[in-house]
Amino acid sequence: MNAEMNGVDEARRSNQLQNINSLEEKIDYVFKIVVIGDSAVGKTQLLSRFAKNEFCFDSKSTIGVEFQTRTVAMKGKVIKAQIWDTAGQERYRAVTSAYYRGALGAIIVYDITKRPSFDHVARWVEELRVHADNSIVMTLIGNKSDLVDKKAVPTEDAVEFAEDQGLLFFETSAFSGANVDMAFLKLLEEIYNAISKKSLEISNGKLNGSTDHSSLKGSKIDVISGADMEISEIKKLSACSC
Ligand SMILES: Nc1nc2c(ncn2[C@@H]2O[C@H](COP(=O)(O)OP(=O)(O)O)[C@@H](O)[C@H]2O)c(=O)[nH]1
Ligand SMILES: [Mg+2]
Repeated sequence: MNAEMNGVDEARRSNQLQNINSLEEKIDYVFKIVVIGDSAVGKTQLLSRFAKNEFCFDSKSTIGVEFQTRTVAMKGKVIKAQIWDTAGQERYRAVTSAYYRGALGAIIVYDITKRPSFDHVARWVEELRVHADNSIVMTLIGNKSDLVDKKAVPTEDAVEFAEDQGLLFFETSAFSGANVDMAFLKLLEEIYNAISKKSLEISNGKLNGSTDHSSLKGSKIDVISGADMEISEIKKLSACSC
């Protein structure tokens, strides 16, 4: 009986692996996204939540892991999000310019219970303006929304800052998972829209070296419906590594 069940499990697993491989083979785009913000705001946990649907309470400072990925199907294309973690460099404000190179999207994270982490967001945006491509799409995330009682940064303050700077904005909880997919997927969609627009302009001969990057900010984006989205089976199958 057990052997039979194992056989069924094996078959299902091998089926899933085939699905992974076929999705992985069809990748149309790889989008590099960098995550920055003060130490301990939950950057690594946000990444794990999005990439592996995991949260580890006893997470030590990030050592060694450079990036995590998740492959999604969106608007008929297969997009691999390659999301980079700072590996703790932010503690010494020593994030190198190589970290930002080639990034199409950036997520700046603060902790809703720590006012200073929000006050420092302007510095992180400035860092992006100096080191990253100026068409980079930025998202501001106020993390740890589950700690409502300890909230020290009013949502309105963050909304005002995000509107002023042309950033997408979400409050999330890596712990509960609230809004995490929404934040990452909106960023991916905004990058996709910006890229499609750019290649359309190129094919129409409109791009003459003076790209209007402001057009990439604040444009209307569609909410991705669950049906349009598929999670890479690789990530679904992976066991918790903590
Ligand atoms: N309550 C709560 N704790 C969180 C959340 N995200 C991260 N943490 C905790 O905050 C601490 C720092 O998280 P980590 O991801 O290592 O932060 P990083 O230094 O920005 O990468 C850890 O103790 C996490 O367990 C969250 O959404 N809610
Ligand atoms: Mg970390």
